[in-house]
Amino acid sequence: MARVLLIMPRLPQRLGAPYLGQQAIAAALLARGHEVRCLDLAASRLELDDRGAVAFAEAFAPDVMGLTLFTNNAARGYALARQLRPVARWIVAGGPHPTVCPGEPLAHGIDVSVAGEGELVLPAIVDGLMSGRPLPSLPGVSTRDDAGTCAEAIADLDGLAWPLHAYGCYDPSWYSADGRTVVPGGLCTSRGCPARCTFCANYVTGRAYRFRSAASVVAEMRALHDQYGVMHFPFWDDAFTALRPRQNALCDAILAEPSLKNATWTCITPGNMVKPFDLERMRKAGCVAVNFGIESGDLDILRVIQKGQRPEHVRAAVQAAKQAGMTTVVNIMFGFPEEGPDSLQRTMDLMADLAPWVDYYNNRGVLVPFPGTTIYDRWHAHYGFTGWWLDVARVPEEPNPFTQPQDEVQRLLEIDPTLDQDFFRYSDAVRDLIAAGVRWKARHNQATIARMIASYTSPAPP
Ligand code: B12
Ligand code: SF4
Repeated sequence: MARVLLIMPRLPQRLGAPYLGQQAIAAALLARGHEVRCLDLAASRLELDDRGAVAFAEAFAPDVMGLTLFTNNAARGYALARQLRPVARWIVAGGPHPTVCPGEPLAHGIDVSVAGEGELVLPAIVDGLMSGRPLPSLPGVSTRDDAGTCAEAIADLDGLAWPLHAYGCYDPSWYSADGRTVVPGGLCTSRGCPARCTFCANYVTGRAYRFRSAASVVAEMRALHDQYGVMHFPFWDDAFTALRPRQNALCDAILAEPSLKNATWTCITPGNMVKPFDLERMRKAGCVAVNFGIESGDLDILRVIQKGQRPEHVRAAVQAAKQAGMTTVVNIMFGFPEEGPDSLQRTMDLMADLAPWVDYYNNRGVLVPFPGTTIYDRWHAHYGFTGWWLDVARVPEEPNPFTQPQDEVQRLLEIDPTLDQDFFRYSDAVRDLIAAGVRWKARHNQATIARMIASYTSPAPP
């Protein structure tokens, strides 16, 4: 048995709940009998600098440390790993960033880098390291001696340990005001998305759409309800409605479960993957909000970013969700390199046009060129932003909204720090329109936020 410390290095923005991907690997390690502790340096109510993190690690004395790296916290993760070096025998990195840049953590002193889903491979790595023999070649694993490929997408999602088994690895006071309440991190009912938008960095879950049985999802929801009193469930799937039969089967199974009678849930899906006639069934099963990926109101931009949808489809889906009694959340992005003032104006027009049916727009939304995306590959040399994430100044830490006064939070949401990064050297006209769009969304949201939060707890219609 090994002692494993899983660390989320500080992100630019704080997390209001433990990160689901980290809980998933913690649960997998626990199921294998290892002793696991998690340290979430991005948690909304934890103020711990790197020195404090090292002290925390020393107190636990782990055999293995595992860092979860997004692109936005990779540089901070590497700096932290240097300080943690004397504490752990082995440091492993995984997450969205090592999945597309597996060699980078190794070049920054980390021993093992993992590309792809971690539930099967991390326990195997820990076993291998603890055996005292050289690490065998494992799918998805790179070491300084052996460059690996990406781990294969996990086919049997029902066979994975539930993230809730890892709740005990976190200190509830990092997230909850009373210091005791466990704040759940949501769940995934499916993984993967068949689309390939040019800005999207979902390489961990990938394109292969896989889903859990309805019985497995309902059993996890029931356990969350019975053990932690949870009655609201954010589903973090990439594309909840990608496959109608499975989505309908899940809705029916939730409806049939007595303990979930007043449960509510939310989901994310691209605008073109929603069939308006399915929304009523989803609402009856407790779906209170759909988060639609729409991105642009300009047909040419939608084509260039391979979004595969038209503004009229999106309008129909959003209106149908509203008519079904759901809260609608709409994602709009600004600043694609091909975007000029006219196409931006069309996006602004769509936002205004949809406003009566949209409860909430994603805040900000200026395009970040994440590595691995088509946009990054196509433009990094041209615009000179190769490897931008390694410069910590380009991923500044933001004030913690959980501890700021409300008017300060609103002021922060009305500007997008990514615009100052000027990845794509916007013209003044484009920059002004983007700034106006960000401001417009923040003000729309300010007017609707209370209504949105209230709707999350409204029970399903009879
Ligand atoms: C849910 C979600 C969130 C939630 C998280 C809520 C929660 N409590 O978990 C919230 C809304 C907070 C969030 C925020 C953000 N998110 Co987000 N998010 C997602 C989403 C949709 C699902 C994450 C998930 O649960 N995936 C399922 C699990 C199975 O995958 P996973 O999380 O990657 O974890 C697996 C592996 O990475 C690996 N792993 C993870 N850690 C480790 C550690 C070790 C040691 C090992 C070996 C393996 C390993 O094993 C895990 C289990 O298989 C993903 C898209 C996606 N498909 O992943 C985007 C995604 C992760 N998010 C992304 C981004 C960019 C963000 C934001 C920066 C957006 C923003 N501008 O605000 C912020 C960043 C956070 C911040 N505070 O600064 C990007 C990351 C890209 C990148 N290269 O970094 C993704 C991929 C979206 C995308 N399509 O581009 N996000
Ligand atoms: S539809 Fe969403 S999850 Fe799928 S590729 Fe596009 S942005 Fe990514």
